[in-house]
Amino acid sequence: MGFLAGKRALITGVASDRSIAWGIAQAMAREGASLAFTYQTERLGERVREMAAETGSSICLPLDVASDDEIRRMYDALAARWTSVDVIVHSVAFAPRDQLAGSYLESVTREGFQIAHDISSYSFAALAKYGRHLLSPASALLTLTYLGAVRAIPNYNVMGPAKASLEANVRFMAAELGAAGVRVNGISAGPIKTLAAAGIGGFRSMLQHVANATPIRRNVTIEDVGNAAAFLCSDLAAGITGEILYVDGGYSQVGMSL
Ligand code: NAD
Ligand code: 0WE
Repeated sequence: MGFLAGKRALITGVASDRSIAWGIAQAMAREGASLAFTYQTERLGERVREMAAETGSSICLPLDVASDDEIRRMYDALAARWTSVDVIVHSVAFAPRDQLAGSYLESVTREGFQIAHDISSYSFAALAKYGRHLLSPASALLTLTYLGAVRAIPNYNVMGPAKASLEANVRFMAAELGAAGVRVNGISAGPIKTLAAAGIGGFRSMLQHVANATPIRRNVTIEDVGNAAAFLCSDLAAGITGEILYVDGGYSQVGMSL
């Protein structure tokens, strides 16, 4: 029997079969969880519905996290299928494209800062705020973050402050929800070529550099992240909350690597 048998998990952020959320969904399904998915746009809906079916799921709901109304409606629709939820995976980030290139101070704008923080950080708190009435007494929330939260990484720019805010959200949410049996954690993943990385200048050479500088001498995969996510959201991790777990092959732990 899988270590997530009997758990119901809501998965946001699947956009393609390269999405980190898809690696997480596959690992959770393998460990026995029942899944529900959300998709951002109707264009993505059909693909996500097909992928959901591969995991045995028929629950696919539209959700743009920019709207509190849509979040409420998504939970209303979910509550019509499920009486409670054990796992919520937040795998969503966005900053306007022009924010992610060149000089931080030249590219950052008030609007770009606001959008990055709204979609990439506030949305995690909002998912908990409007979904907490459905959470079971042994449940887990999980988000995806990146090293740019704690180091100034070229071109990541305003996403750095947004991920730092997201990581603070993990701690505040863990502090508040712990008494209700709800754990809240983040996974800080190493770079992976997903849609969110497509078209980011120099991403391929960054992947090369990172693989060479990483103790395990390769980049991490969505399977690596999926397995860690399944563990963190299972009762095997009952003692872990408020944590950021680095799934980066050790990259963040070394220096002067040749
Ligand atoms: P992805 O493009 O596959 O997933 C990003 C998802 O965000 C998409 O499904 C997209 O639909 C969704 N999204 C964006 N704006 C949204 C909105 N307003 N409402 C609802 N959904 C919205 O890319 P990914 O790399 O799998 O990204 C998932 C998470 O992993 C993000 O939080 C990202 O910051 C994080 N992360 C990625 C990497 C990497 O190198 N790929 C590394 C560390 C962390
Ligand atoms: O969090 C991310 C990327 C998030 C992201 C991606 C996009 C591309 C499309 C946010 N907003 C947008 N907006 C778009 O229009 N990562 C961790 C992946 C990533 O992005 C980088 C990285 C890494 C790693 C950007 C610069 C440097 C490194």
